[in-house]
Amino acid sequence: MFKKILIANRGEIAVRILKACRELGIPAATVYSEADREALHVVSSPEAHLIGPAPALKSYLNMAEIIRVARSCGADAIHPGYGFLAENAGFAGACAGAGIAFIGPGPEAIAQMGLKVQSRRLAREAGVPVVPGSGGALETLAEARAQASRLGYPVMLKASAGGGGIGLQLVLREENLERAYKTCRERAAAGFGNPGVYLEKYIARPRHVEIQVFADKQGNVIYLGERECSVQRRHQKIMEESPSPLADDVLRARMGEDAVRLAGSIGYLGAGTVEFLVDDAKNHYFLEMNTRLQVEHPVTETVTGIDLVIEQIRVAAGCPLSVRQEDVKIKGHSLECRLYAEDPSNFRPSTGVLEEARFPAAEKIRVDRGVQRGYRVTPYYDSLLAKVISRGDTREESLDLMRDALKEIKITGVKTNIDLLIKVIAHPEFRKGNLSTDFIERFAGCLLGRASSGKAVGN
Ligand code: MV4
Repeated sequence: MFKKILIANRGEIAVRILKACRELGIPAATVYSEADREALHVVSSPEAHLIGPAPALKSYLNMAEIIRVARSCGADAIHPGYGFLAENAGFAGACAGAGIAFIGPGPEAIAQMGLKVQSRRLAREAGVPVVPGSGGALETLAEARAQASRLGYPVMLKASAGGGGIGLQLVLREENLERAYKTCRERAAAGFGNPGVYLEKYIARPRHVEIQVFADKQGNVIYLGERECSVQRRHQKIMEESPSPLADDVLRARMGEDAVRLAGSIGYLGAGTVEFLVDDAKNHYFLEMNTRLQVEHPVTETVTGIDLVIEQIRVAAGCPLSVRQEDVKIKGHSLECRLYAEDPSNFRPSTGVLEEARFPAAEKIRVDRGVQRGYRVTPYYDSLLAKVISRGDTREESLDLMRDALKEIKITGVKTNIDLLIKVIAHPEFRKGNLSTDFIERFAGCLLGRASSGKAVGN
């Protein structure tokens, strides 16, 4: 096992990883920027090292400095958390080069999944259904035209180096293709330094369902059920649950086996997530693979009883997976709500000092928080304050527990999205499990207390 783990992250996930290290009896150290001197992950860490000024490029993304700290403090492993350096193949390679274990997959797996045209090809080769689309990146507008006609409108243009919503363009008609093609290329170049774009057939009102996979060095690959992540705003998830109200045993097994084949085909190691779009007819299509621990991992932990961070550390150290596929049982239901410091009227981060920060404590409620009273929300980092996770025997119970827990939270000093979360849980369509990726937009009228735009985001 590792002698010491350096946690190269901040906020709730750094606190979460500290807990896993404590439970395993492994000494841990954290890093922090000048803006985080009094942050929760620093004050609750047995050892913390200043790595630079507030801007992430100078601190949490400063690879050389993080590796230097790991060496000097005697850490033989680095946990990157999510975001920052978690999916940076160069960083994973640099750790290996310095003789430090990167707690995650190898640099090749990270790089292969980082390019979407490549990950689509790997999925296809592994026999995983992908959305019909252009084979590779498009070289010219003429090629885009030809491919779009072949697929049939509407189509989506996506950035090959992308992921998330950056560059994404819905194209309803051929006359709008030229403009969308140029915009997508420009955004891809500006956002990712790579202007490559590709085309996919548009899936109307899809649901976002993802499979948690896990692999060890012995060649075992398993899946730990699915997470439904359809409630999003501006391509950022705000609520996730497991199991998905849409999934039955057949769909779960199909998606799970597909995800496992893909991970196995690239020699994956550790925790990974295979994202799918699911259409009205319950067809699933590979979207992308995230080669890291996800923000929403607690709902999977809650319904499987498996600690994913402990498991990550164990398999990185060469231990075999602690469970076999046939022993994985999904029990009950879990919902996660992400608590953001943000202005509900425009979803923009709300900065300021937390005058009060009180969270509920209850047996069936877990709170993963990264902040305490007195914490200053700055524009430098993501404005996620905490995650609230409920555990019920049924979806109904889990939703009721969450509603009561959210009502107990008291945060003052910044604006938050708590009221929005409470309204979503109370919404009859959410209760029924009628979710879709445009849920917030579709019900904006009653959720946000303003008129729903009703407009299609597209060209
Ligand atoms: C799509 C799609 C419909 N059809 N692809 C958005 C983020 C990026 N990772 C993929 N996204 C989408 N790709 C096809 N062919 C709809 C979306 C999409 C979406 C997907 C998941 C969660 C939320 C979403 C919100 C809007 C659009």
